[in-house]
Amino acid sequence: MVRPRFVPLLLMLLSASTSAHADGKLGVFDAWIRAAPPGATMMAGYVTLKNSGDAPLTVLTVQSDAFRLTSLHETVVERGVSRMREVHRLVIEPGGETRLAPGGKHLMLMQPRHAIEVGEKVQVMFLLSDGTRLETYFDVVAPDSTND
Ligand SMILES: [Cu+2]
Repeated sequence: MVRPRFVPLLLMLLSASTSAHADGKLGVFDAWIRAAPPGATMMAGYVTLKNSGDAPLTVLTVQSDAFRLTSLHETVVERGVSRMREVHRLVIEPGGETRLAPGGKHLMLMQPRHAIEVGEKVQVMFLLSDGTRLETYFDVVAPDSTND
């Protein structure tokens, strides 16, 4: 007779933990990091972000256990000179997608805490403006691969 009393509480806990995950509206696809020579202090990550919800999603920044410094960057050409600048927010419209790709927006990953090897999966956390933290894993890919 005791057991049924626990069921409603358990269901409440389960539904609460599910909704805390941004309702799964941010989809992360083709997440990869370009491998760099040993000792490199900067690496770039690329990914496609899709919003399957009905409201805009805003990514504020990224974090990774594998790097001391992480940010969102974009490469821009000003007066013929290619340079990088920080992106302070990435907005993904409902039903839309944002591609971070070589030559454009990217994850700037600096000061690795350990050697980042080809084939490794690197943890990256996306921080959204609604407080969501989405944990993902990026594949480390050799620079001469077809991904470029
Ligand atoms: Cu950069």
